[in-house]
Amino acid sequence: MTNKVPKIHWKEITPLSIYQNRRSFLKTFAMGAAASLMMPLDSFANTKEKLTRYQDIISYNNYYEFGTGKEDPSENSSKFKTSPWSITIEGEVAKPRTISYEQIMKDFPSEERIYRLRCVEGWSMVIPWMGFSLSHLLKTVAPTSKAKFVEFISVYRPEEMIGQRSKILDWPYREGLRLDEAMHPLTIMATGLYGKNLPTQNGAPLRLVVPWKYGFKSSKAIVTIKLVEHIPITSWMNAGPSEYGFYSNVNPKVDHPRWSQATERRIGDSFLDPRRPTEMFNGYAEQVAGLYQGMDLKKYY
Ligand SMILES: Nc1nc2c(c(=O)[nH]1)N[C@H]1C(S)=C(S)[C@@H](COP(=O)(O)O)O[C@H]1N2
Ligand SMILES: [Mo]
Repeated sequence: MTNKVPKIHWKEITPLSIYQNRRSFLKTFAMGAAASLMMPLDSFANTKEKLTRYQDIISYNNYYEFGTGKEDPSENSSKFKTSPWSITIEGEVAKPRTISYEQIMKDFPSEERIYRLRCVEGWSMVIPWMGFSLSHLLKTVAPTSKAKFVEFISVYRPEEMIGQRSKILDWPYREGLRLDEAMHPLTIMATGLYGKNLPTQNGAPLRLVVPWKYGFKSSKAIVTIKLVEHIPITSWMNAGPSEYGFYSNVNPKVDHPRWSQATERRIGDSFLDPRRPTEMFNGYAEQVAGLYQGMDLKKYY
């Protein structure tokens, strides 16, 4: 498969520090220094929406390693061992490394990021994640000039993950991003939610969150990150290439072949509540549309 990579390099994207400084300056300017000190450092978009209840976030999950039902992950993941844990980062990098969970937590302080998660199935939640920009971690391995894509590989442990004993997907779960998407400050390695450590059903101990893409791009229980030259084939592309593309940007104008993507149901709403319109790039167009300039988003779905 060939793929057109827009000529934007990740170095051209506003670094997080500048982004944060600009935002905290704006906040300070708008409401005074005292008030701004009490805000989370950086909460990005969608903070005005009502947060989804904790109970819903931890009991309505997609995590096929623990079964395909929405309540399966909360029921089947309690014995999953999240410690010890480490992530290996390898491939097109000058300094490959294996880094423990404890070292990650020490070197990359988490902050709150309130993001909307929009599943390809047509539902959404507003989740107060804890996490840090993945770019901070990726910079420590010094990607080479050949690194164009990043592959994320989740853990393979059929003895602990009941879903992996059947061929629901081709295990281990694999996802991928273009390098500039992975380096974007909105892309986080999530370490928690609602100020607590991640529950197993939400991808403990470390999972990705890419808020402008459909939920399945946000891989749970990551053990390997591989920087590669060519576009990786993801588990979902293997499962149905015409239904799940590599990009999978939230886009109300590009329907899934079997259903519309124009609207979504917010988890926690009553079934009498109307569905809500889905926003381009899940509401993050201002921050990420530039990554796709000149690309036909119907072709690169
Ligand atoms: N390893 C792994 N990661 C995964 C999945 C999965 O089945 N396995 N499901 C994805 C899908 S389809 C969605 S919508 C989100 C759901 O995340 P949440 O349960 O924290 O809301 O996780 C994504 N990450
Ligand atoms: Mo999903």
